[in-house]
Amino acid sequence: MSTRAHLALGGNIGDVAGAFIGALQALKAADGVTIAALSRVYRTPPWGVTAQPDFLNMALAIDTSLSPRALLELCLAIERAGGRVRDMRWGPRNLDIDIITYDDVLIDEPDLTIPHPRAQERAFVLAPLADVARDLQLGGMGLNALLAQLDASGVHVDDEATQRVQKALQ
Ligand code: A4P
Ligand code: MG
Repeated sequence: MSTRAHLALGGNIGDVAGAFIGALQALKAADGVTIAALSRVYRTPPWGVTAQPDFLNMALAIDTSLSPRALLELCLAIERAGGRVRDMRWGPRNLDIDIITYDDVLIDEPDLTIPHPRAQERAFVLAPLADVARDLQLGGMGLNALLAQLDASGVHVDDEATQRVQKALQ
C-alpha cells in the first residue's frame, strides 16, 4: 500500500543545495519511501521575516508506505541530521522539510497539519510543486490559479542548483 505525498524543501543558510542533496539521498534510502518526481530548484525572496537572505526551495512527490506521523518523524530526523539551525519562527534555516499533502488526508493536530496550512499563500511552495504535481488542488483550487493570486515575480528557477541536485540524484 503506497500513498502519494508531496514535500517542500527550503533553506537559506550555508550550502543549501548540498543540504537538499543530503536530504533527498536520505529520503531515497529510507524504508517505505520512493521518490517519484523532483522539481527544479528555485531561488525565492524571503517570506515572513523579509530581512534575511534569499531562500532556495524545491518540492518533490513521493510514494510512501509510512503513516503521516512516521513521515513527519523521518523529515524531522533528516532536518536534524542536516544540522538544522533554527532560532526564530520564519527566520533563517539551512534545511526545512514540510509535508504539503498526504493523498487527500486532512490532519489538524498541534504538531501536524496536513495539508500544510500556509502552502496556499506561498509562491515558493506552489511554483516548485507545480513542477511535480500539475493537477494537484489545495483547498479546492489548482496550483496555477493559486499562484495567479500571489506575487511570484521574485521566484525564479536556479539552473545551477537544479543541475547539481539532478546530477547527484541520478
Ligand atoms: N508541523 C506541523 N505540520 C507540519 C507539516 N505539514 N510539515 C510541525 C512539517 N512540519 C509540520 O516546523 C515546526 C513544527 O511544525 C515541526 O516540528 C512539526 O511538528 P518549522 O518548520 O520549524 O516551523 P516554523 O519555521 O516555526 O514555522 P513555519 O510557518 O512552519 O515555517 P515554515 O513554513 O517552515 O517557513 N521564505 C522563502 N522564500 N522560502 C522558505 O522556504 N521558509 C520559511 C519558514 C519562512 N520564509 C521562507 C521560507
Ligand atoms: Mg517546517
